[in-house]
Amino acid sequence: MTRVIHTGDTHIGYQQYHVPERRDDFLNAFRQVVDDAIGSGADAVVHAGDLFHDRRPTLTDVLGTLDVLERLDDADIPFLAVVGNHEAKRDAQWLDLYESLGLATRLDDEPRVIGDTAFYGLDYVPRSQRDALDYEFASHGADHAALVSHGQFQPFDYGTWDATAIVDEATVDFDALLLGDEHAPGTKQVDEAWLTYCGSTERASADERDDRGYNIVTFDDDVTITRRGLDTREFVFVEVELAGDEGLEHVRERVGEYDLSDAVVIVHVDGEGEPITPAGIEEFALDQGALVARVTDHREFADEREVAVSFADPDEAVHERVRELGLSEAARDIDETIRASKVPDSNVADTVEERVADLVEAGDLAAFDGADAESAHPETEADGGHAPTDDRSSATDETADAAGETGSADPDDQSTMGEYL
Ligand SMILES: [Mn+2]
Repeated sequence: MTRVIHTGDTHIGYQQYHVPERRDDFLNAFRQVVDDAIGSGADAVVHAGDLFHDRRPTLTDVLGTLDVLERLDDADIPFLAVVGNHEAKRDAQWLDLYESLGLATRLDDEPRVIGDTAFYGLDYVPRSQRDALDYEFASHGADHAALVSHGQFQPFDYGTWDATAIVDEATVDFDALLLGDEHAPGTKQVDEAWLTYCGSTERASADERDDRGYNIVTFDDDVTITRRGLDTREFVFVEVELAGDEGLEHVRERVGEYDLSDAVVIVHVDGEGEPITPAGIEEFALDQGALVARVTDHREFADEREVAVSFADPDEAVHERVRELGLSEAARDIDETIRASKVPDSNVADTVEERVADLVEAGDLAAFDGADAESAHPETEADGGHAPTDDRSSATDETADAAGETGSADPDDQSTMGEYL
């Protein structure tokens, strides 16, 4: 029997909401997983990628992680891991550093046997390079086998990487695929193999409402997957439906019903009622002891400017506009890097440059084709001059110096700020 803790998407180094406390939270969650592994005598900790939030963690993050891995090593528990998309560098990986210190094993196509189970690894592979994969793994003499990988796999929702093909084509019969990338936990069966996502260990976005945790996977006669929760930063979600005559005061009352101490407070306002200023609610929550407060107003005000969307929810409005633009995959990737995510502001320029360089290096010209739309704006991928220019003859009427601001290059298309949003 082999019993391992399956974790992943720890995103160490993520300074969410730009507060240092959140940065500490991500490392603390990883420390909890490791402490649980030590306390419960797990045979190994398996990490399915995105140990770090991005490819340039600070020295503090690198050292903090080192400290946690040393505790695990002191308890003689192996740390087996693969490289995720967030942290992947083009040359050596951070995981290689820990491996060279004897604190980690970077899994690959050779078996690493723990107890009676052989573990293999498959790092995150960009979509354009997956067809070339042959899923050849060296044979093993263990009773069970597991593959650790990182990506969005079918048959899970939003999957783009066919796990059935891996299970069918792999030269090793896997009892389980231990997966990372999807931050919501989930388990499915494909043929004889169990596929399971462990989920993230801290909320990397406010969409991750469920409690965070990790998997405990036991390889015996059968594969058994159970979950254990983590004690993470409190997130308080407040949904307020305003009636016609209600406004700021009512939202404050509703928010005030919760214990906000040190919490991240996420307020969604919907319904009718008076216009409100999100800052008025955010200040109130901070006064009540919240660490961070964010307010989204989903109401639409049909005012005299006839804007189609509310200024209080610019994210959704920009989303809509970006969809209409018919951007290429490369451009959408850049847009998501700059605006949506996960990548700290200070890393955006480097990340954009590296992602475009990766696509060019991979020869993935299809990624630069605009999607179907009434007015395609394929100019953004040319930022930095790394795009293959000979593939862009259809874009010659577009300005190529948009400085990364999606859709901002064509002033005729957005006469007012309201229309843009
Ligand atoms: Mn992740």
